[in-house]
Amino acid sequence: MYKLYWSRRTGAFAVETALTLCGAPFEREQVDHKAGAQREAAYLAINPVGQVPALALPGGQVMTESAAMLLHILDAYPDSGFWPSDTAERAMAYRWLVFASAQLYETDLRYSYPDRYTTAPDGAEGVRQAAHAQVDRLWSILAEALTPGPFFFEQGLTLLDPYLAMVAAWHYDLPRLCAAEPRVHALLEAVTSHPEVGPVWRRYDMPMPAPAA
Ligand SMILES: N[C@@H](CCC(=O)N[C@@H](CS)C(=O)NCC(=O)O)C(=O)O
Repeated sequence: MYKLYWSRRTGAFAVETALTLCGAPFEREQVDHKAGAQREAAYLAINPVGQVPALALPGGQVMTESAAMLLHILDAYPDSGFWPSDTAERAMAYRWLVFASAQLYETDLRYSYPDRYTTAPDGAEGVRQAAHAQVDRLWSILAEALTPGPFFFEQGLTLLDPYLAMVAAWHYDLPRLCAAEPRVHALLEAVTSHPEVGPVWRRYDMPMPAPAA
């Protein structure tokens, strides 16, 4: 049995979605990250970086890094059908999953915690503004690849889609992102209305996109 250390509105959403879709048995332990529980000694012993999620494997080893957790779950459940089977399509799935994790998620962190990215006493606002500009640039790059949509691959939902929708939902101005990038809006609508993913989205209290006009 897996154990997922989770908190609402965090990357644990994508991991719980992956476990659910692949049919992996798991239990949850809540880490109240708004109250700072991720910085307490008990949790730092699980993830020394002090971030959520963390995933304890059935054998007891602990994983950090949400994208790595998705790849592990796909490895453990190779017949899930939630990843492309074609090698070239898989290459694209790896590319955009790592792009979402290393670029989009990381840029979200810069505007969510700007004071961590500067030592200048009045530097946080500049970090935040630069991160806003960067995330908009990254989304326009990703939207180009998201065609025809609404899901990334024509086969339908893969584990890439909830991950992309999750980082999109954390945009500093979600209505603006949806208006600027209609393909990202369509992806959000498809993910949040998916019969298995939508309930997890709501349980994690993830921001909802406005319905399309
Ligand atoms: N690269 C990590 C990022 C995890 C992360 O930054 N989690 C956020 C919540 S979405 C967090 O724990 N923030 C609390 C903090 O940094 O104090 C991953 O993909 O798992």
